[in-house]
Amino acid sequence: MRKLLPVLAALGALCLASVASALNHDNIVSPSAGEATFPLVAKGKAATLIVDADDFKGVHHAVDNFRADIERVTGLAPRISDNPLAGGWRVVIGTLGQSKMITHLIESKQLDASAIQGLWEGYMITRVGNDLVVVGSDMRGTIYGIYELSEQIGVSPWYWWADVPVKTSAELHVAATPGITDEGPGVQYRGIFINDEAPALTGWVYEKFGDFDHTFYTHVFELLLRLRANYIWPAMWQPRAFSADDPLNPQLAHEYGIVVGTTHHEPMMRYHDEWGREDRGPWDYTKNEAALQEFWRGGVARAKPYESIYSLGMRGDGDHAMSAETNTALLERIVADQRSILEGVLERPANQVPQLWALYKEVQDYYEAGMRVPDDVILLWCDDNWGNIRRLPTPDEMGRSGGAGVYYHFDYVGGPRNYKWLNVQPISKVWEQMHLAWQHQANRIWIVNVGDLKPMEFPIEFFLTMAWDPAGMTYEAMRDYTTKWATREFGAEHAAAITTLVDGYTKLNRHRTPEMMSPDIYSLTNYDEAERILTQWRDLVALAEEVNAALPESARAAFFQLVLYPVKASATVREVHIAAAKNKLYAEQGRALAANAAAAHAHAMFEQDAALAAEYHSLLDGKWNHMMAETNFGYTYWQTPPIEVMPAVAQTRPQSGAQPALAWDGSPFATGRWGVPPPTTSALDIYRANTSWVEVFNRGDTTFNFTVKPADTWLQVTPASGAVEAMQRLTVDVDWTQVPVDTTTTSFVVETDAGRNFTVTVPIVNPAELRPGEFDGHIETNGHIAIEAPHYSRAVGNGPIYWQVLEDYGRTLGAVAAYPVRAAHSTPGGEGARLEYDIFARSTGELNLELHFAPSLDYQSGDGLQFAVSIDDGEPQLLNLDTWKTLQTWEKAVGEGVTKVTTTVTINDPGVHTIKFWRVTPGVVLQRLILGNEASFRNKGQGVLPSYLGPPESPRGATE
Ligand code: REL
Repeated sequence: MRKLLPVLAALGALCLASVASALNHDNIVSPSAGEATFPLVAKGKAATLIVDADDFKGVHHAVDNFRADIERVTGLAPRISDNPLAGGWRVVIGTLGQSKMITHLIESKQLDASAIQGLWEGYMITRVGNDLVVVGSDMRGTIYGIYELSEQIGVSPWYWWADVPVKTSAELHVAATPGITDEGPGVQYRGIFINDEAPALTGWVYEKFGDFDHTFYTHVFELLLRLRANYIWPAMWQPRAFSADDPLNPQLAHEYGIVVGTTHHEPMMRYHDEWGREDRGPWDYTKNEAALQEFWRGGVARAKPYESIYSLGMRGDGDHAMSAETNTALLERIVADQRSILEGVLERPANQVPQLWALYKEVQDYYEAGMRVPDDVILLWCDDNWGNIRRLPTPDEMGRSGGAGVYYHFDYVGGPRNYKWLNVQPISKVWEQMHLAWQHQANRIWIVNVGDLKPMEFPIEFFLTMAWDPAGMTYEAMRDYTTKWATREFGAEHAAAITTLVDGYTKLNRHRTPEMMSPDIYSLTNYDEAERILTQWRDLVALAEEVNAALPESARAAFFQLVLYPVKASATVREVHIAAAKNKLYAEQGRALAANAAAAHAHAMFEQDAALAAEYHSLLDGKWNHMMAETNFGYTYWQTPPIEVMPAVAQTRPQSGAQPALAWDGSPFATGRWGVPPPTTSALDIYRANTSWVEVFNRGDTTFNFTVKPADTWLQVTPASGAVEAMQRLTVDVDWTQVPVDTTTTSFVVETDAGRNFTVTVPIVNPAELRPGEFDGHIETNGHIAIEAPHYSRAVGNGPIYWQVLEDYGRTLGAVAAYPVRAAHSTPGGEGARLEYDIFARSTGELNLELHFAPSLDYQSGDGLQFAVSIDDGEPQLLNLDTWKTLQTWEKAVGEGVTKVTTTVTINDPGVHTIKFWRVTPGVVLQRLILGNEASFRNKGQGVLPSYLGPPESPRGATE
């Protein structure tokens, strides 16, 4: 296995208009002839596909599909022949050592395939005389070469699985001098785990295929090969057992070129369900060794003819830890016994059999406690089921001959809560974690749990693309990836919008999964948080509808599956929960009609959720029936509820007559209740020129009129008058050119014609001491300073260490992390690598500094992911992310998509200071910094108010 930079197509080829945009290589296929192009289809004729009868069956399957692909694109089906003497334009397809024609071309010195000779899954597409040659270093190399061409002629790997329209073209011309040389993947085994497959996938499979048999799996194998994958853990929820249920399953997997494995808790190619199919006694090696060995021997014998990776070790019965008495000596004995079974049945030394030991959950603890397996076994490190890798090889472990891999998740059944419906994994996060894996040489296996497979199309392809060429998937390549993918699937015209949509909805889904939503997540009263979240979702929905309307009808089914449905369904969940939250707040405040309207909206959106799933299921005459059958509402603990339960809403009864009242920004209170403080909105500051609001509402059933009387002419409240049936929001703004310097407050009166008026105070921040433009850093307003990590004043590297902004990463603007990730630990202080944030503080004394990070884990099992902070030239405080301190801290972190670390710092004088954030260990991904104490009566409500994401970013620099 070797991965070098792909040889680019000749310059001439790059200038050609391409048919489709492929993800791995530059395009060499065009709809019209160019200089020295090969006419794959031209003038109503297709070149003949020549493949040796003795080549691998998998190659023949791929050639058949390629033929069908050419027909899909051009309407012409090429002839397939094994006659080396066939005349005319020919595509010669073959595997080194397996195809006589390829051997002949090499021996006659017409073809030089030395660049891929002996490589794992390498291939070349090149021109030899009148022939276009597709040659693979091994069976899968040839297959990947064929599917490279399929993608380039305009057939997406998702043409069937997501109905991506084929790009039709009358002619196809290939610029194959020099063509493409791909020296194979960076990760040896790349695959998916179909898991948690009920009710969605199971319902669909039962309806369409009868069972999880080879008629279903051959679709999966073809997809995997088109995505350059080679490995699968098949569905194994009871009562499924891939090899036992249909002998053609493993046979065809092998024939197609797919390596089969069993999951982390299913040793020796035996499926969990199989054990219980007969009375074999307890799943306990101390009590039932002989039966277990027999069971495993059967698994190995069955898998003997096929390419497999054997899982070793043992967990409890099913996906559970073994008993408390489990000891590493016993587990080491189990592994030794398993290896002698392998040797006995397979008749070869164990070190020549691909095996893995998955260090999943408690098994990693055994490893850390000293348990070891032989050196040739692949160590499969795992994430925490939420996309944070728990452990990667240390420099010492990198020398193991078996190497290491990673088992990752896009779907999970377990705590703190299942996520098995929509895609909740932005690729920026996948990239950041898998880049660590790659850098730490975990490159033998990358396998990802994809749940029902749909609707994970996009992250699956990203994961597998990165696995093919992890070195090529630089940060910049990852940032371009969504656009490249969208261009291939839907054309360049909509690619930018689709990038916004796909990156946007996954980012918002990550900071709170749909399953973990509840009405109390986002603050309705502080920072306008719920409203801002709703706006983001509504903007995405509007954009998705716009793109949908602009797309041709032929692309709509694919767009619905890949973009429109996930965007709308994700948004709908938030609509329901936020409407329910409003209903509760409004009912408490007495906003009678508004509360009922919010309840009606929650009901309507709950119905919309079902209607969207029904629309998915009715697409293309029901092609994807059942696929969105997950339960979307009603979670109370980790497990999926049996039925969908809408969050509770209250029904209210208004008083009679007109009953005006008022609520305001930053407060859960409303006028007219005992002990409520006088209305005071959040402050308006000249630096940001922000706005605030009040809401005039009716506790009664009769409409009233209002008029606003501002105390100052520069205060603008809009609308300034109107009628209120249920409620009306008024936006509060000022004309900063007119506000006298050093003004600290203004006010307005809302007069009603129903006998009640309200005076509202508006705090103003417009001090002479600091004018806009005089200071470049973040400025304290409302008693706190909130900073988005990418908005540093200075990023100071040191030696090889540099800071990389990870745009859009995490919950708000983005993140910053230090690279390279293999650089040694740093000592904070002095000239050490650091981020500096200049601030203008008004609060002094001991203040909280809350830092938000990606909930990453200490993947080197050292002293934790560490960093340090200091103020000005103060001594750096060494701190630790400690995401995994307790089960509760971890559950909170992954549930909220953030690890928060709070410390205290001292600001002695008001004015300019610098917060310094020091690199200590790699792997720390900083997202936000919030300086300020909690708002309370003591600090007159100044400070940090409760919210999910924290206050929006504080003003920075000038707005004038
Ligand atoms: O996500 C996982 O790795 C596990 O939850 C599953 O592998 C698990 O074993 C489950 O499907 C059934 O046993």
